[in-house]
Amino acid sequence: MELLSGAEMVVRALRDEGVKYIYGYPGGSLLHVYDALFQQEDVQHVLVRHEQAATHMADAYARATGKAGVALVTSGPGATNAVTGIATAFMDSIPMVVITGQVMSHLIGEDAFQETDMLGISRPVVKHNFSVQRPEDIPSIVRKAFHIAESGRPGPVVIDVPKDMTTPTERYPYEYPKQVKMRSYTPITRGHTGQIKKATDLLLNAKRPVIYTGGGVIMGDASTELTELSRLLNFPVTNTLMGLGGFPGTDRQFIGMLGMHGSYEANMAMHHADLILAVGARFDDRVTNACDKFCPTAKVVHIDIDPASISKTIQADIPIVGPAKVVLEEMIQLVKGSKKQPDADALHAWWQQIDEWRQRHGGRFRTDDSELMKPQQVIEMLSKVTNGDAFVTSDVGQHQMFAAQYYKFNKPNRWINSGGLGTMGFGLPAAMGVKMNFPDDDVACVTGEGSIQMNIQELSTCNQYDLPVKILCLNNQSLGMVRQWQDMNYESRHSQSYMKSLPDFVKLVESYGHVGMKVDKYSDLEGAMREAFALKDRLVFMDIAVDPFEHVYPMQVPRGSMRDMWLSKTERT
Ligand SMILES: Cc1ncc(C[n+]2csc(CCOP(=O)(O)OP(=O)(O)O)c2C)c(N)n1
Repeated sequence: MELLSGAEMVVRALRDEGVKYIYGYPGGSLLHVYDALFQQEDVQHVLVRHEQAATHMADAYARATGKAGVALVTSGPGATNAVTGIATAFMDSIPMVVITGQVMSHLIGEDAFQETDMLGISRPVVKHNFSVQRPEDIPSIVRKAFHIAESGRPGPVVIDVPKDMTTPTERYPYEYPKQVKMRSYTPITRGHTGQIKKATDLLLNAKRPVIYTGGGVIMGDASTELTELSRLLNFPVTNTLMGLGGFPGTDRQFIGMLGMHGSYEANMAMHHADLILAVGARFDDRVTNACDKFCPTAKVVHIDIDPASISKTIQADIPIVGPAKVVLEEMIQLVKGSKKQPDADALHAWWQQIDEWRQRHGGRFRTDDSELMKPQQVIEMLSKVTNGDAFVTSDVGQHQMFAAQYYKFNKPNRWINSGGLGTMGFGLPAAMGVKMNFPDDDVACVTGEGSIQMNIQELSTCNQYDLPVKILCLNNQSLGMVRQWQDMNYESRHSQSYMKSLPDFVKLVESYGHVGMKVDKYSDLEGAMREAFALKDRLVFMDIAVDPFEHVYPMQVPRGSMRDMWLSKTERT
């Protein structure tokens, strides 16, 4: 058997796991590992400018491919800088393996230089964490980490590696395990057939059904099955922010996103439904609004891989624990084999009602009261120029909601944003992680002038690694989403939500070696955007001036039901 040092094992195990890129930043505790990286070519390291960006790059790779991304950060500040990225992945159930350096074992607990208790700090935001105690355990720990991260409900796993576990002169036999056995961890592989049958009966008897799906359909690779079942039944489909692309956004059966900034028709349909089929969605507070007023007439079927998600906030009438893909496949077979068919008359009436809602308030925004461009117009243009086919990452704020509402995602894994944690600073590194792995695809980062400045240093990484992403900065000169809440709830007292002294973004990006464009007229937008996407090999930053007074609507009324919404600054349901 080959003899390797702990440092070499870390790198070799990643190679044997099929990892091509890792994202990281070196430091004292990892110098042996970085030396081992230097001496091989299979695993390529991407040097970011801040560890948070390394985790977001790894996370976005995972969101686009379903496979765990890998970040490597040093002990102490390197590890703490990575915590936001780990929490971001945790909240959205994204598979990721983060290797953190640690001080020598005998110094742990002594407040050694750059010591931080990463196991303790990360515990609430990881699916699992490991501390390496013996170098010879490294291969099996790495294999277990990937297995845990990618199976069941995915999530981030931290491996904390004390420096003395990687000493170059100490060598041990290396063999990468093909499989791992963990008695205490056996993710479920299929749903309960009896429950699935009961649920299918309910579906076939429903008169006002809605299929409500989340990120579990995307990460569970269940989009094809969801689409087939929805079409067989002719039921309306709504997606959460995390679930967009799980069902084709341009399909007639798609009624838009639901929840806080969901479409009028999606929220109305949910409220009036008699049956909700929830798939890989967790009924979070941004969806349900007040739980006691949530969908008063609906029975709830809830499919989720994580039993802890079921009946956590909304009681499920029929819980089904299992992988969305396998459970939906079983439902499809049951529907196909059933003598009973969906109630066509009831569905016809239900669709008439939904279409009426859709016509009354569907996807509209006013363009006549301002000289300034509306942010919605920019996203519609992006959808047009990229044929709805791009990877779109976003930061957090109004621009994120506009992107979710107005970009028509027809494929899963293309909409990449921080839904659960709502991490400003996610968008640019996420776009980089996608572009690195999908060099031939269009990758657009929709951002605001607040968010982009949280990780703007990564423009330098983009230059070093030739990552020609397109950045669309919807510049409203303010922390727009904060300002919107202040308008609505604090009589427009704009406390600390104006962004003064903004940089000249065009000059800034040029100094990083990229192309900058300023657009302030709608009539220039299409030409500029087409030019930006035609520059295949260049990063283009579009600084787009948009109406600073625009709000995101609909917006649910606090503590109301799904149907209680503001539809404009003056109109309420
Ligand atoms: C790291 C972080 N800090 C603070 C917030 C709170 N927050 C949510 S949206 C928002 C404003 C974002 O402003 P900008 O990026 O300019 O986008 P806009 O809303 O104007 O489109 C803030 C401060 C957050 N989500 N993340």
